[in-house]
Amino acid sequence: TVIASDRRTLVVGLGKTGLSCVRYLCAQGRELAVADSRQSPPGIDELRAEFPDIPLYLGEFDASVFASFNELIVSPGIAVAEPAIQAAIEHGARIRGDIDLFSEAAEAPIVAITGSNGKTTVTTLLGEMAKAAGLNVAVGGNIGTPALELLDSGVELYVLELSSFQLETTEELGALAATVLNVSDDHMDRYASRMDYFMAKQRIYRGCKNAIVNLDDALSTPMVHDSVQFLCFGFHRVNPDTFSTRDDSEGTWITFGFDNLVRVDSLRLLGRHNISNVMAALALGQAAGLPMAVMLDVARNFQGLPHRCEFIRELDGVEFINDSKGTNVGATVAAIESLAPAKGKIVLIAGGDGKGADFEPLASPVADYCRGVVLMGADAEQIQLAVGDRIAVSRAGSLADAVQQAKALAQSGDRVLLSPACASFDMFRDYLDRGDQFRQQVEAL
Ligand code: UMA
Ligand code: ADP
Repeated sequence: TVIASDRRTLVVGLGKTGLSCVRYLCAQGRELAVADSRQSPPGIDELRAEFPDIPLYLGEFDASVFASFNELIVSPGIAVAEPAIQAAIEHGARIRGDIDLFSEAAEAPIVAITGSNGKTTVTTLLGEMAKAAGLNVAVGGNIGTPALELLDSGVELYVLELSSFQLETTEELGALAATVLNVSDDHMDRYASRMDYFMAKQRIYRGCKNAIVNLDDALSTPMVHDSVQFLCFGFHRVNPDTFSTRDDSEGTWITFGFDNLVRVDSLRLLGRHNISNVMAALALGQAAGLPMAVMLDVARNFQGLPHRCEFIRELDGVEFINDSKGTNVGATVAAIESLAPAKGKIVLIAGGDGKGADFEPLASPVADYCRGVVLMGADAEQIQLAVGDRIAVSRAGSLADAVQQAKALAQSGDRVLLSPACASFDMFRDYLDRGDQFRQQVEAL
């Protein structure tokens, strides 16, 4: 099918994002076609019902079809390195993504959050802070609702969680405030190198007014400094314009400059990494003009999200913690280091689809804080090689088996932690399914 227009647009991917792009572009009267490599992509019924006339290419991508379009709107689930997309680029096509379309249309300021870990926690927390401050805030992006579906003239602030996949195709976001929370390996099955992954994340800072920088992670610093304001966060610093921590006789405080803001032990969130997340949310909120007192109130009451270092139950002096959303090595290292009990040890349940990651960074926290490790899933062997023979390692054929083994290994005062350092798709529908099954198995003990 040849579309008669000098701006021939192909929407690539027909999941949530593809469908949101089709709706948005059609509302603007743009002619387009859709391609998806799957035979029955998730958005197909809605597309056929709402837009029966849109040409649809299903099945393996055809380079000659792609090369006949001069603009491709590529969904996050598809790598730009895909040969058909590369063929279109060679023919002069412009590659864009839904976030670019969104930022062109959005009238209210945007706060944007990326990072290897903590995105959903910070995005949710900041959204709640903005709501408590009385703003009409719209929260979306990688967290669930595609950005284009948030567009509304009544919105006063957009808070977006962005993945490296979404940022790959984002030319200029122009956020009021943007942050790369941290960078550790993830999605190495999709990137040629760590540098490519890092560079994708860095695109979040393009055109931003305020860059929120994690002083504890050098990769968080923007590479472009022109006319950007900086607000920073990091543990135990004394710099001005920095959210930090300080110890005194009353305990540990989160601070801004010389001011004590909130005592860490008055927060309901578990773990040191969550203190970092709170500091990041405060910095983003400050850049967006939210009142500090309101933000601190929300921070104190924020319980965190399920499947992220979530307490399930205690049995025979052993606590069971669900960190199913720990889907990469950095997340699991943070969970182990944050949750290691003062007296006991951690029994770690890990494994799954490692997405090509290097598991080596697990070795030392596992040796320092774990009593044993129970491994399951496709990349169990890889993890076993990395954590080595310094610790008791066993294999489990199912999650139920892993929970039984972990229970048998744990002593009073220990914590059993499910934090897989891997994606779940080899054994479960998704991380939610994995976390729910863990909860069921633990409750049945
Ligand atoms: N796919 C194909 N062929 C295609 C198009 C997609 O096989 O032609 C596959 C992809 O490889 C992927 C799946 O379909 O496995 C979904 O891809 P998609 O681009 O259609 O995804 P959407 O339904 O549009 O959802 C996307 C995000 N998904 C991905 O980045 C894979 C959602 O994040 C996001 O919530 C949604 O847009 C709204 O913005 C999910 C995710 O897993 C939760 N994100 C990754 C993560 O958090 O680690 C990055
Ligand atoms: P994301 O949306 O980036 O996946 P989440 O907020 O859903 O992040 O948290 C996912 C997991 O990452 C948590 O279960 C926890 O183990 C870990 N985590 C959360 N925040 C941080 C952080 N700031 N640094 C390191 N790990 C973190």
